[in-house]
Amino acid sequence: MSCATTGPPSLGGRESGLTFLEDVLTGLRGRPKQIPSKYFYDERGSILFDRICQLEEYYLTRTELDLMERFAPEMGEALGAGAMLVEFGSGSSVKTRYLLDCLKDPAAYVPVDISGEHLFKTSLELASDYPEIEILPVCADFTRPFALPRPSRAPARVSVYFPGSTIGNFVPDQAAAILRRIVDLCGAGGGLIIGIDLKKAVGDVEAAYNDRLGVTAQFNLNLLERINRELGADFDLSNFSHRAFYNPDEGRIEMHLVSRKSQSVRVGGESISFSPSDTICTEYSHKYTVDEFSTVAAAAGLTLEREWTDPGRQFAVLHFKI
Ligand code: AVJ
Repeated sequence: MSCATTGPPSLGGRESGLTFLEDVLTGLRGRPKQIPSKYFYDERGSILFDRICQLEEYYLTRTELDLMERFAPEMGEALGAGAMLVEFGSGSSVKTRYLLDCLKDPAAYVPVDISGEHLFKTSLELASDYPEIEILPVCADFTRPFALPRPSRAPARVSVYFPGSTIGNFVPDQAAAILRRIVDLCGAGGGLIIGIDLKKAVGDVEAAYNDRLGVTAQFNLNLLERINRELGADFDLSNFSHRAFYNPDEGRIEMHLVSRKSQSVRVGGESISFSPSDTICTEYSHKYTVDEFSTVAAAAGLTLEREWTDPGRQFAVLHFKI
């Protein structure tokens, strides 16, 4: 019996305030203006994201959750005994519980997330619900190298769980680089279980990012609030609006914050000017077919072993071997 969540999560490669400022300034000086989507996830952003997951229009989470509930026993089997399971972007680890219930003699569970407070709170809950699994949280940006913790028992293999279609936030080249990092992390004998949002009718995808309650709009605008609070900027939130649309050429949802008028905003001692209808791109969410995604993964050294999809083929959970 072990529980390693008595201290703060280890700071694998935590963002410093300086990196945040640099990334925001670089993104706002450029054309088109853009801000990396990982900055959505401050404490309030993580809570808003959990609310998005419960929205009627946001089919992704309930479809994937359903796949986990139905097929976790097969996934546990596929991952094999004695694994150290590393989760990329673990958030509230809701889907993971199905997998944890089905792992065979796991060496450890390592949730990796950029949102430290949220990660730590979730890890404490998991440690009390799964006293037989060693929980080793790592607060890190998984797009950068981070060190894996050493569990008290040597793992038979390292496997990665990457649910939520989070890989969709990256353009295919970046996605391939992340997958290569996963291959290096796991090494031979390891595996990857990853959730992918599939291509479907444009109206259904667009509705998922334009919910009637406006939670996605709040989630998008919260990024400006975070920049105001943490970087002392003076964005007037009422001067920006949420826009999300499907870009069919790139096969992705694009989320933007649109300037409602010509205005200038001070960020880190710099003045950033906006003309009316100027936008800040805040997120891409790529949609794939299973074949398209497998091709990207194959280039990174991953072989598709199994796929689990819902009858409507909205979402897929894929198992790759290295
Ligand atoms: C967590 C990245 C999968 O792209 O659907 C939800 C984030 N953005 N609504 C997604 C998100 C707007 C989400 N991912």
